[in-house]
Amino acid sequence: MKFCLQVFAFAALGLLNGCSCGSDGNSLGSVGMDGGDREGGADGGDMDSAVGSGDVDVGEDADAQDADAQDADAGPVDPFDSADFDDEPTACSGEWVYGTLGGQAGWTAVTNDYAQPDSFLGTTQVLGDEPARGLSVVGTFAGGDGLEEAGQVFAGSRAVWFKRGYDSPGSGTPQSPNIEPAGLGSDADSTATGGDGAYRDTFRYSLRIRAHQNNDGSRLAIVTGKIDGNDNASNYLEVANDGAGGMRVRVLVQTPGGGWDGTYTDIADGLAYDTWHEIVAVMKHHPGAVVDLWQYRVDGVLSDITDGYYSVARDEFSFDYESSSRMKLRPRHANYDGSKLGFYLDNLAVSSWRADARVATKSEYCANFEGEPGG
Ligand SMILES: [Ca+2]
Repeated sequence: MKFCLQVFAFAALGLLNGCSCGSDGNSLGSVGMDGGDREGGADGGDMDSAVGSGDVDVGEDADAQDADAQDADAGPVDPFDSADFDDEPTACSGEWVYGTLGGQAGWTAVTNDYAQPDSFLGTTQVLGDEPARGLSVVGTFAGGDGLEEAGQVFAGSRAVWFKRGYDSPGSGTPQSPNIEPAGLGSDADSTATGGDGAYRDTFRYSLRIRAHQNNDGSRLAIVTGKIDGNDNASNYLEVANDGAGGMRVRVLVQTPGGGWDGTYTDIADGLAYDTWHEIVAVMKHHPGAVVDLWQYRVDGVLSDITDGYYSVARDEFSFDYESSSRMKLRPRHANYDGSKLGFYLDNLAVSSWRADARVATKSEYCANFEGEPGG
C-alpha cells in the first residue's frame, strides 16, 4: 500500500506497471476517458510533437537490404497497406475447456475470477449452462456432449462469451499469449525474453465480435498489451453496446499537450448487436518514434489514422515506451453488474512483422476455440 500511495497519481490513470493497489483496477475511466467530446475527429496522426529522432537498432535480421530503410529516421513511417488488414493468421492453436478463457492455453489468468459472484473455476471443465458466468468458452451443442454453455459462434462450434470481469489497466484481464513484440525497442524486448531479437514495426490484431442483447451498456476495450502482461501498451479501442441505434466502435485520441485528456472518436456506429462484426487494428511504428500510428477497419471500412493513446500519454508523462506483444481484453462497464451480458468473440488473431522483411519477421498467433474440449 505504501508503494501504491507513492505512485497514486499515476496509478489512478492506468499506466502504472504492476500496481496492485485497490480492487477496482484504478480504471483510467476516472480520468479523461468518460464524457469525452466525441465530436472531435481523428487528426490524421500528427506525430510532430512526439517523434523521437534517434536511430533504432533494427535487430539481427539477416536481410542486409533492410538496414538502409530503417535508418531513415527522418522519413515517413511505412504506409498502411490494405493488404495488412487482410493478412489474418489462420493457423490457430490451443485446446480449450468449457470454462473461463483466463488461464487457458497460454492466456493470462483473470483476477477476481474466484471472487466475483459470477465466477467459476478456471481451467476446469464445467457442465452445461451456467448463465451467470462472466467469461466462458461456449459452444453450439453441435458436439452433443452436453458440456458446453450455449452461446453464439462465428465459425466452427465454439467461441468465447465475455460478460464481466476485472476492469484493470494492468494485470488481471485476459491477454493472449505473447508473440514477438513490435515497436520501439522491440528488438531488445525480444532478446530479453528469448525471442529472435528482430525489430518489428507493424502489429496487427483482429477478431469477430457481436453482443448478446441489444443496448445493455456493455463495453469492452480491445487493446495491445506488453510482454509482462501488466499494462496497456499502445492504443485504446472500445466496442460499446450503448446506443439504441446499435453498437459502436470508438477509439480514444489523446489531446496533444493535454496530459491524460482525450477525445473519443467513433469509427463505426449503428452496428447490429446480433450480427458478427469484424474489427482489424494495425499499428505502424516509425524507427525512433515514441508514438505509434494506428488505423482500424470495421466491417471493411477503414478509419482515419490516429496516434496510439497510450503511446502519446506515456510520452507526455515521461514513461518509457512499451512495445506491443499481445491482445488485451478489458471490460469497461461496471463489474459485478449482472445486467451487462457482454460480447461473443471468435477468431482472435495477433501478428507482428517488419514491413520490409515481412516473411522473415512474421510472428503470429490465433485462437478460434475449436481445440478439443477437455484437452
Ligand atoms: Ca470458433
